[in-house]
Amino acid sequence: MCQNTLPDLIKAADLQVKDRQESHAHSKERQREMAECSNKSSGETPDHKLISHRGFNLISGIHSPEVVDKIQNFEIRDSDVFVITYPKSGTIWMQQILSLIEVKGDVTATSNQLNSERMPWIEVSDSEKQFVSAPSPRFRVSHLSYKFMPLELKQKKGKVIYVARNPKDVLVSYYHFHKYANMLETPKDFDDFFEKFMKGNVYGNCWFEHVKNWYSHKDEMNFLYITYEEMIKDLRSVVERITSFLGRDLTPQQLNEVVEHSTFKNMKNNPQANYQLVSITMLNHEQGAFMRKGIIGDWRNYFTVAQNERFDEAYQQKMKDVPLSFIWDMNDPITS
Ligand code: PPS
Repeated sequence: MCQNTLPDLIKAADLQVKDRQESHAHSKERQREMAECSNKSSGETPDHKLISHRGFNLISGIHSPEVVDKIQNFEIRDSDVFVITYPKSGTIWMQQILSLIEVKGDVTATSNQLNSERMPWIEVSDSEKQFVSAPSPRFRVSHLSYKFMPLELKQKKGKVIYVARNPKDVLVSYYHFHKYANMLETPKDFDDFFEKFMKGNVYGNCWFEHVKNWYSHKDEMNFLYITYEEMIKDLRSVVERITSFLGRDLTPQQLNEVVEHSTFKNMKNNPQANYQLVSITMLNHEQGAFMRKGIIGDWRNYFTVAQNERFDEAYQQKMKDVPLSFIWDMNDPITS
């Protein structure tokens, strides 16, 4: 017969409490996991500058649902090129590279127009009118998710260049951009922005979903996948890949010119390339610069140990079936 002593009973009660605490902690953890990158949170927050449209956050005053919904009916020409990025992944860099490839590296030929005018966003007002009347080849950029894209693009008309960047550096860059951009809510501090990003409660929504979704549809399109980190480590070979993907023919000297005028230093000093000319109502130039640091691994200066562990856990969970890998530090080798 088993007779429970007082210490046994106390121990059993302790274990029950511990079990309950663990199960509570587990379910809280589960809830947090579920909340991370759940699009549902977007419309319910006090962040009045984001509007949720079909599960995707748009910026009020910049985007309109009507404009975005028209995109899927755009008629696509074979020569059209769409650059797709999650915010802060190297959009402006790709705009600069493509602009220069088109003029065979002659930077004087790009000095009469901003890159953002050469390669406009498809999600901003009036884009359809401009798109229909623009001469070929038409270059456009977008942060939108795959579901909004022109249907013909998904039937292998036109070309798509997707640029991805390691999400920890994206988060840090986006944090600074929120302080700098007047159309986005200024975060209270880094922790506050970290939470928003993890929940996908930003323009572009969840980084994981954006990359996964676009990448999983790559075979439906003429698709080139590039990473920011490859561009940092070996810009010339990336430029060569893009040139051949677009079917352009540049001499080695012209390729050198494209590379030379696309370095961080040269772009930072080039007002056509760096958003310096964008009005202060949009970007508060006293609060920062668009061309901020341009490096791999700045996240180490911001993430706490706990944030890093949490991020890694989310990354492992959400990217486990995705055949992509990222470079997190400058010394990491390129693996794919
Ligand atoms: S946006 O607002 O989404 O269009 O921003 P995006 O252009 O995608 O990303 C901005 C970040 O890209 C960096 N950048 C570069 N890094 C290295 N070399 C070059 N040439 C270059 N051009 C742009 C820019 O500095 C932003 O990153 P951070 O980390 O903030 O510096």
